[in-house]
Amino acid sequence: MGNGKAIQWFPGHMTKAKREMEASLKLVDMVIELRDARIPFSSSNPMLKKMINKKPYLIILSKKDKADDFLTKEWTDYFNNQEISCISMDLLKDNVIKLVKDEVHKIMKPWIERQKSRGINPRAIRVMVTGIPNVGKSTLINRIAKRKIAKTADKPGVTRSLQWIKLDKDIDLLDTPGILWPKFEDEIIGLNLAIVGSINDDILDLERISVYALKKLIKNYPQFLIDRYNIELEEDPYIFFEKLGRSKGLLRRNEVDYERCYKFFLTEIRNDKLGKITWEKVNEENNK
Ligand SMILES: Nc1nc2c(ncn2[C@@H]2O[C@H](COP(=O)(O)OP(=O)(O)O)[C@@H](O)[C@H]2O)c(=O)[nH]1
Ligand SMILES: [Mg+2]
Repeated sequence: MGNGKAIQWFPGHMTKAKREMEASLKLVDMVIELRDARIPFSSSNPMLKKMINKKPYLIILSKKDKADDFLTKEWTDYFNNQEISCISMDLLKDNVIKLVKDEVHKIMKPWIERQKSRGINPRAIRVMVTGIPNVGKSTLINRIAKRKIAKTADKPGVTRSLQWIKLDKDIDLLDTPGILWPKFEDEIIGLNLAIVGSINDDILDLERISVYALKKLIKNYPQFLIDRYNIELEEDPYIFFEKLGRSKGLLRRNEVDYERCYKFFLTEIRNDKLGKITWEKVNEENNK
C-alpha cells in the first residue's frame, strides 16, 4: 500500500525544506503550487503563503482526471473569486506546456508592463514549482523538460544544483521543485492524504482510514458504492466491510479478514474503481 516513497517529516527536515524553499524563492518571479484536485485543501502547505509573500502565484490542481469534475470547478472558482489564479490539469494527458505558459503569461503581464514602462527590456520570467510530496511536481517538470531530469532524490535537504528549463522563449523554470510538508495538525487532513495515497498507510490506522472513507462515500457518493459493490448501505460500516469481505472472498479461516478488506477498498478508491471522487468541499468546516 502507499506509494512507497512517502516522506516521514521531522522538524529538521522541515527547517531544511523551508530554508531551501526560501533560497529558491529569491531566484524566481513567480511560484506554482501543485495541489491534488481530490483534496485541494489537505494537499496544501501551511507556510507557503507567508513564504512567497506578494510574489505572483498560481495553484495547479493536479490529477483532475481522478477528481470530481463538478467539485474541481467549484474549487477553481473558489480560488479565482479570491483573486488567486487556479487551474486544474491532468498532468499525464493535457497539453501541459501550453496550459502553463499561457497562465504564466497572463499572471505576469503586469510585471512585464511595469518593466517596459520603466524602459527596461524584460528578462525571462523565472518560475518555480512547489508542493507537498506526490502532487505531481516531477511529472510537471519532466513534461516541460521533455526528459527525465527531476530525478533528484525526493527528499528535503538533499544537496542539489539548480538549473533552468525553458518553458517558453521568455519563461525559465527551475528544474528542482520546492518540496514542502502538508498540514499535520488535523487528523482529517491526515486521513485525506492517506485516502489518496500520499502518506504512508502505516502512519495511520487502515481501519480508521477505511471507515472514514466509507462514511464520506455514503454521504457524498452513495451511488458509486451501490454500483460497484451492489451492497445495501447501512449505518454500521462493519456490516458493509463484512459483506464486502464475503462477496470478494477476503477471508481467513472462513472469517472475514478485515485488514484485507480495508486494503482492497483503499486500493479500489486510489485506482478510481468507484469513480472520480473529491474528498473535500469548498467552505467545509475543516477547511480553515
Ligand atoms: N492520474 C494522474 N496521475 C498523476 C498526475 N500527475 C501526477 N500523477 C502521478 O502521481 C504520482 C506522483 O507524481 P510525482 O510527479 O512523482 O509527484 P511529486 O512527488 O510531487 O514529484 C506519479 O505516479 C504520477 O504518475 C495526473 O495529473 N493524473
Ligand atoms: Mg518528485
